[in-house]
Amino acid sequence: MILELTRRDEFSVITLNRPEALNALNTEMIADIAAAIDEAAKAGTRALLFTGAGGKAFCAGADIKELLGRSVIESKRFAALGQRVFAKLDTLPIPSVAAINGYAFGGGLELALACTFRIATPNAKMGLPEIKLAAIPGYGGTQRLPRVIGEARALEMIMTGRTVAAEEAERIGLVSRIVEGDAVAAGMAFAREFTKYSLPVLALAREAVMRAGDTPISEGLKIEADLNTLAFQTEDVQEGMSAFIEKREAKFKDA
Ligand code: DAK
Repeated sequence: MILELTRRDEFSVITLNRPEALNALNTEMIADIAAAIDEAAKAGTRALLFTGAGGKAFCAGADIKELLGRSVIESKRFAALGQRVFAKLDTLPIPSVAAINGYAFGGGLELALACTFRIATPNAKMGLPEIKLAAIPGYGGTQRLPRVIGEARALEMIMTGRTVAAEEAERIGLVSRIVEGDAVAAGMAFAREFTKYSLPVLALAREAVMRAGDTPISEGLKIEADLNTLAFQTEDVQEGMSAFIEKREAKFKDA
């Protein structure tokens, strides 16, 4: 199996499992990722984690051996497939965390960028090296990277194709945290910092922040007001405020 979907406590974990090719993404794996995301969304989990098998790589990018010799039509189909699959993470009702445990290059970093959060082990190395192949990122890298680290830094990474180590990635906000030990266990601990809260309200917060990237501020503030009003209609907000007043811990129901 080149992709594994497993359950760990309240989380779903997708493991890219082609360690002999540093978990490079081929067409089959991308289609499997789509199915696994759908499955995880149905499974009643509180967050979706991604990681790579083998201890050396999260994912070394699109499978270069498969890409070579593709026709224009095949390339367009491949781009549409990848973009569609990664975009599923934008609208997934649960948050996602990429536990980057080694190399994350090209399409591998683009997968991580499509996740809500990224954490990295100290040996992690990241980059969008497509320019070295005379290509440019095609799975959302040119759009998501500048939203995460800003335009100048994104342009530099994309135009030089240089590798960013874990420490720099944390400094520039490409990853939220450097974690020691088992990357998935660390990802679960990281996710528990927010998944203890109301899942639908977390989704509203995510949606509001994501809209900031493509909306003028006047419109963005209206979106925020609407989503904030929606949050105030939930049972969970009543529970949260009552619990505060009654000096007890809130028990959210995701409702
Ligand atoms: N694809 C296929 N095989 C790969 C691979 C990849 N991306 N990366 C590594 N491998 C394979 C190697 O070929 C090698 O296989 P064997 O030779 O043993 O059969 C095995 O994994 C181990 O790799 P290395 O021997 O190279 O291992 P090292 O530790 O020496 O080096 C490395 C690790 C990660 C620095 C190196 O493997 C490397 O530079 N890999 C390539 C990284 C890269 O350039 N990634 C970006 C790929 S381009 C598109 C949309 C999106 C994309 C393209 C098109 N459309 C819209 C059309 C995305 C493009 C990309 O992601």
